[in-house]
Amino acid sequence: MKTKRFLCLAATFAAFATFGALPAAAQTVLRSADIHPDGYPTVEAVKYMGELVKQRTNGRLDIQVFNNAALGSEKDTIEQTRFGVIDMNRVNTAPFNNLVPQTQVLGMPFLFRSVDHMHKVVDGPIGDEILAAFEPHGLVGLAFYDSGARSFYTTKKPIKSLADLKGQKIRVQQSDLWIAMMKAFGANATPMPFGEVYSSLETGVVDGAENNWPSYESSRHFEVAKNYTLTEHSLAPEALVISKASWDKLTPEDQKILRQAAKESVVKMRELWSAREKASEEKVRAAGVNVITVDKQPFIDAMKPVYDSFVTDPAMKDLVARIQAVQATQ
Ligand code: BDP
Repeated sequence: MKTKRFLCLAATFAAFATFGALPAAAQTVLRSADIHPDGYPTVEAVKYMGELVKQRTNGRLDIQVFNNAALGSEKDTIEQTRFGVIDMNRVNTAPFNNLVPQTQVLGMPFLFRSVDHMHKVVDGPIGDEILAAFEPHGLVGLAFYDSGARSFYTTKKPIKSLADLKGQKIRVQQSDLWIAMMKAFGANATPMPFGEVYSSLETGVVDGAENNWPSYESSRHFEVAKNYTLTEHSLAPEALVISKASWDKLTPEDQKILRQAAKESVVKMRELWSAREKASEEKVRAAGVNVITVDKQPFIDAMKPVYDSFVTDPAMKDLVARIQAVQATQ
């Protein structure tokens, strides 16, 4: 099995590797994966980053975004990025949770008091510390992008209170933390890749899922799961990473240019994100989605077991405490 998998990776690598095979002065194209469609803020932000990089290296370095899951599901592309088969990847922090435990803290339910609080954390030393934590796993963390607040949506029974989640089969991202969260909410967690969610909702494999406004809209999940409950239980951001193998092939000068462009793409992404959040919300409301507001306190209280089992070692406790202590204006 292992050999087969390695051969498969090696074959893909051979097919993909223009990198390093060309003379030094030639153009290097970094291939970047994303599951989202054209126009989605994550996709556009990485394209923008590519323009900056191309300009600043006189065309020596460029980024090509393979979006719409053209390179596979997030879990698979993470593996391939670690092996250097794919150069860059934009993935939510959740699928990184098991590999890079420090990323878990960013998805902890109701930890961030506001988007501003989350920005202050990821823009500061804690953000840098978590980005650095990718490195022992074959990845270099470049940036965190916004992903808004995630809320539940269901096909049949609307969630009007915590009790309504009991026994519902809810799709989650492939992360132990997220599975534990669903259990603590009383739901049956069904982990699966994003690309399988629409048909699973449609055929009743799951009763619901959870996501932000733009993903709920762009995936058209709102067509099949028409009840959207504003639990806003997590602000887990997106992560942009580059394969350590690809990174090590770059000159220090190009690494600097890439890091700087990634930082600048965050600013661009935040503008695109707030516009898209509004547009997506308007679109699904206009389509007749039943938007439900709830008293969040019972949902917050239900998360105690998640904190009890995931915030146990001193490093994680310290990280949570430091995040809570970060001041924000909102
Ligand atoms: C979206 C994220 C994407 C995740 C997806 C999911 O942008 O990276 O794959 O949620 O729920 O919001 O799988």
